[in-house]
Amino acid sequence: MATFNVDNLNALSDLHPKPDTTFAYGTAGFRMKANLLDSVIFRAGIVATLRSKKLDGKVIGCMITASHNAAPDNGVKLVDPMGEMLEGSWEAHATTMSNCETNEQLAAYIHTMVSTLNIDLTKPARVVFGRDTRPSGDALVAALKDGFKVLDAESTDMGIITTPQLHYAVRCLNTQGTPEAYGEPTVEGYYKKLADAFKVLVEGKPRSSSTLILDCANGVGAPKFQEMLPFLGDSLAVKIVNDDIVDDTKLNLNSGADYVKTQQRGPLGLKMNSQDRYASFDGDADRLVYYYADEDGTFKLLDGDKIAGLAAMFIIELVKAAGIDNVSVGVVQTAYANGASTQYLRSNLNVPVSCVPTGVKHLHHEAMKYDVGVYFEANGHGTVVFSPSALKTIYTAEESSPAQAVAIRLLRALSEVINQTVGDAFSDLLLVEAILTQRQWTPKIWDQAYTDLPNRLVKVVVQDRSIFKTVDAERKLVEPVGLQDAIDAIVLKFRGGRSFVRPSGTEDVVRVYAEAATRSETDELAYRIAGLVFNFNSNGSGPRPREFL
Ligand code: 16G
Ligand code: MG
Repeated sequence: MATFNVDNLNALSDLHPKPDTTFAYGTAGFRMKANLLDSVIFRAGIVATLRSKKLDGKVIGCMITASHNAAPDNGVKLVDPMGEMLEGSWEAHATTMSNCETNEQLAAYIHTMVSTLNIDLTKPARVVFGRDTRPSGDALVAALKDGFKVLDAESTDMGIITTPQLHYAVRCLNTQGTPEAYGEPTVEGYYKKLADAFKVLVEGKPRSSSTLILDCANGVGAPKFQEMLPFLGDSLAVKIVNDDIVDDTKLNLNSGADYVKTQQRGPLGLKMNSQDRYASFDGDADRLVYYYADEDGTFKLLDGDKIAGLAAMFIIELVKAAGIDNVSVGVVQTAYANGASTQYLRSNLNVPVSCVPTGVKHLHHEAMKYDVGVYFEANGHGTVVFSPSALKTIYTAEESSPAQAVAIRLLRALSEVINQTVGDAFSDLLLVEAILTQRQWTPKIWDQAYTDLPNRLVKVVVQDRSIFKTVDAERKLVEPVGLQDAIDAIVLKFRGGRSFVRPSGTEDVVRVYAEAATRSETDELAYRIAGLVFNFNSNGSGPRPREFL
């Protein structure tokens, strides 16, 4: 077995000592206060190197971001060769490595991985990395680069980019020169691919007379979307707001997709009028929500569920019009999907709908079971994945009428405008704009597909969220024993009531979701279930749930 230079490891590791904290590679990688992350990111660099060597030198991605969190936080996640999330078993290796207390333990764990996973250390390692706009990014990049030095990885720095741009680049680098070539592995290549496809999708259609006001959460989406505008030319008019990336206290503050979705209101200070349409990105531009103001000024949200419905509707109709009905279309949601959206997909669109646990990797995986899999979380993270056979059918279909020719051309462009590696706010925005332009729809017409059931999300702070265990795509609790029966008994009393309880994967809280026929019944249901959870956990440590409503 080839070995590695332990002195080199020790010298580098001494520069990045582990603080007295326990780390875990969670739903979206490691994420916490940036000042605790130095050793974690150094070691993530080692894990990425080992992963690349294990996969015969395939390029692995490292993204330094904390998405919709405030600027003092940061994080890192690793990206597998086709642009997907790191494989689950390696998350566990990343966790173990991040928790090694001494240099000796670290060296021993690297040896363990090398021998148990049969990693050939003489193989090359290639990694590509990027970061968002957080000030802590620079120092964390330095730690990451030291990690690459341990086992000699060859690295490419993409600078400040969005998370989905990194996922895109990873896939491009690994497919270059193959039949699955995904595009030019540069941000310019990304802009060009998306913009060219978008222009095909809107060709010959009048542009909307209203403006798209785009809230970038004062994050990386602002400079990057600005950079894409010249590629779009006059095919899309956008006014960017919340684009201050200099004052880091503004990042994700009272703005952005997470704020708009959870508060069910527009960004603070944004005056909305009923003529325009609005969209928000999150801090690393992998989530998108739309919204508008009704004539009477009422705020109306078009969240991930609405985007999934719009995309599924459009794709199903194109597949039919293209005469390739053998291509199956399916939608993947989580338990957070509004009940009305699931009903619309099943009953109006007649499309199969699967429900999976929260977290992009679960949705992505399930979506790959369909020829064309549309997946979205209600929070606005999602995309569409096309199977190789669906792409082949779309690219080899022969038209027997002008209408079929149009449908085939649009489907091909759709498969190009969509970032198939991961949910991408830029790409999803172009998808939505293309469909609205094709149909000449306002957001209000789009919204008429179905009416959301009122819903409420409440956090309950508990001492130990690990005692909450779920099954059935997080819709049922099996532990603590008896709690689910108590929940069911309450839900039964509410018209159209639905509620579930799950431990968060990113925060030290338990989340309670409720929906019912009316706003007041929904709030009452959410409050009663949250109260139940709080009381059940006799160590309940946070404020009484009533205060969250
Ligand atoms: C992470 C997930 C997101 C999920 C959220 C749920 C990824 C890349 N991101 O941000 O998909 O909706 O966690 O958070 O998987 P929670 O477990 O705290 O509710
Ligand atoms: Mg994000």
